[in-house]
Amino acid sequence: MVCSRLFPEQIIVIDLYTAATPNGRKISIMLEEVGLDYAVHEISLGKQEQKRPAFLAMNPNGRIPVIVDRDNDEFVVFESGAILVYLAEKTGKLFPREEKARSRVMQWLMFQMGNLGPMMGQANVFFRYFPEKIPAAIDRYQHEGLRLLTVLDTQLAGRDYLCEQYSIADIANWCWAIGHQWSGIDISGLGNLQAWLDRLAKRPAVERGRNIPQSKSGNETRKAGEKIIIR
Ligand SMILES: N[C@@H](CCC(=O)N[C@@H](CS)C(=O)NCC(=O)O)C(=O)O
Repeated sequence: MVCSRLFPEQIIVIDLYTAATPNGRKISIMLEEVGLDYAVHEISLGKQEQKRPAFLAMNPNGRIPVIVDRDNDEFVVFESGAILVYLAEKTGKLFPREEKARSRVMQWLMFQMGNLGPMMGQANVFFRYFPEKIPAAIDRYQHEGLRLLTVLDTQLAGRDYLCEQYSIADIANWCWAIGHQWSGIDISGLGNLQAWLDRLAKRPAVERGRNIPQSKSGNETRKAGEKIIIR
């Protein structure tokens, strides 16, 4: 591994295999929030590095993000929701212990994993990337995306976060909701959602984590909490 920056006092705990996408950013934000030092391994999706045998040995589904926990027998975790839960349990942060509060966070995490992510992802595919423009497909996914963002807006009425406190459910949903423009979805009128998007964007860990990986430059070592300068 090539490290662009090394900190002598730093003990890397987590290897993060990621790319500059919503699912990847969930994990860099989480690592910045919980303060674990980590090494970033940028996977080029364009070059299909996620389909190479060494990557498939970690995640048979061939998708980022993946983490390896050096502190736990090189334990591998794939699927961003499972990674968020793993890191929350490892550090005791952003996932309440009390049974009902924990279930509520899990419900909103699953809402993102099973609904918002897949629908916004398909909206991106058909609105942005698919060579043929198929209006029915674009409409279907944009409408479903907007419906789900409206569900978030309703949940956020009168509260700062999706559940009692800031949690992994906020991180997961924010990473997809913040990309509404990229999906071609207009959220004007969803004031609670917009306020929550802005509230989270101001968190220093979110500011740092959403910009990782920083460039197409390959691998780097991150001391969680280190200021990122975007050039
Ligand atoms: N459910 C998975 C989805 C992962 C996923 O779709 N990752 C995308 C980037 S956001 C990817 O690796 N795409 C490359 C590909 O489809 O080959 C998770 O949440 O981790």
